[in-house]
Amino acid sequence: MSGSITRLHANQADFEQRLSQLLAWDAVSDESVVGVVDEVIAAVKERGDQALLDYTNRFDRTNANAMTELVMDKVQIAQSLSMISAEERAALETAAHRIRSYHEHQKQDSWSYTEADGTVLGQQITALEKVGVYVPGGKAAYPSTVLMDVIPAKVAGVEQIVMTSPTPDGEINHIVLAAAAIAGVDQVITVGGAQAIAALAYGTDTIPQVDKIVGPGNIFVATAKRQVFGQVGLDMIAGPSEILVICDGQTDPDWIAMDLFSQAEHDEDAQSILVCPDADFIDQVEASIKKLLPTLEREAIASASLYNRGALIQVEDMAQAIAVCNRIAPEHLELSVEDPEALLPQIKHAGAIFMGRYTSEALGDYCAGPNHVLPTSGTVRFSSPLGVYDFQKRSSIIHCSEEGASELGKVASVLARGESLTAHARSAEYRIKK
Ligand code: HSO
Ligand code: ZN
Repeated sequence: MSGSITRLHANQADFEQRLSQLLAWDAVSDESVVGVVDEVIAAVKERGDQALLDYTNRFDRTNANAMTELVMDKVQIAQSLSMISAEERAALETAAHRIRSYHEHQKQDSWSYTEADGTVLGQQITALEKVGVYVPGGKAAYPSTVLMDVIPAKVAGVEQIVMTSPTPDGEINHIVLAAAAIAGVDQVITVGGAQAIAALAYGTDTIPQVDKIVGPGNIFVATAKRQVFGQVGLDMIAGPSEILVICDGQTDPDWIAMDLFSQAEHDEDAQSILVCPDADFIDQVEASIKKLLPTLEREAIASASLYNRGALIQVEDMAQAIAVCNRIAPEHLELSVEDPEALLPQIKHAGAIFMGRYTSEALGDYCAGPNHVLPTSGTVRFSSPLGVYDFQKRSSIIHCSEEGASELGKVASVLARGESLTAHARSAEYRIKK
């Protein structure tokens, strides 16, 4: 594919308008998809396992006679460990170890304190009990995402983790299953699509009803997640992946080009943007892009992504680069500069920040430790990377002393009577010391 990558200058009068056009992304809301998905959800609610079996045999061209044939326990999952190379297994284990160590730091602890009247107030942290992890089939089945979704849940103390993933034509992805084994998945169900989401949300005879569903999926899966939200918790409905590279013009332009490709190769709608104050350097990166694109296995996807949604943005200085970054609120930000620490405090919105020339986003995608499940499409303005806290919840604790109940009773009584809720008032008043 030939084409060219959009070049902008942040000083252009219409810069904001052109940037908005480039960033515009419509969250999927296709009426016909909603219709199909609602039908699937209703069928799974009504006919449970039988509906799952019918859909799976039809859509994934399998020949299962019973749902038991589509369920794997821990022993069966672990068999995949012997189907992958020693090198792959070691890499998965190293990545899992790093991801676990990082997420251990996120664990929240219960706390309490005592008021002057002797009342103890606190917060108790508990883990979700059951979590469902969706893993897409085909080319988007990433073992690394299995680690990123499952390990924080394990660290949080989730008791039961069920993974669902389609196996079109019965083809098993052993690296995905090996990742599931290493991360600690309890059960794998080889069912995908909206039917898998419905089953996790409502439960069937073989699939447990879970408290939260995490993991990416195609438009049917994303739509199904939207439809069952409220019945279950969700991680997020992710849009296409994005990277913003801020470079001072001193990094090898080939490195920058390849970092941009590393997002662009995910899909045609992925977005890779370079922001740099040096026009000559931008020319060099553009030349590197032209030179290296044809060497990519996923050239077609990467070039579609770069030419439709990518951009090379020239800025006046680093202050303007930061302003552009905060406007975009990217999922991934590389600070490919000499002193990234100096810029860091000014970054207000970015899902993951890769500091310095050596820290490529790819390292974070696989094995540095932090989670690669990040808010996209600017939603990082109000949300955070997937983490242990997404699998924990908080209960408030109130333990009144006799003294405290008496004093608070007077306050509650006044407020309750003001709301005309007299049973509340009298309940509080009973405990006021005479
Ligand atoms: N960059 C992707 C994660 C990923 N990369 C998985 C490779 N495998 C989403 O942020
Ligand atoms: Zn990636």
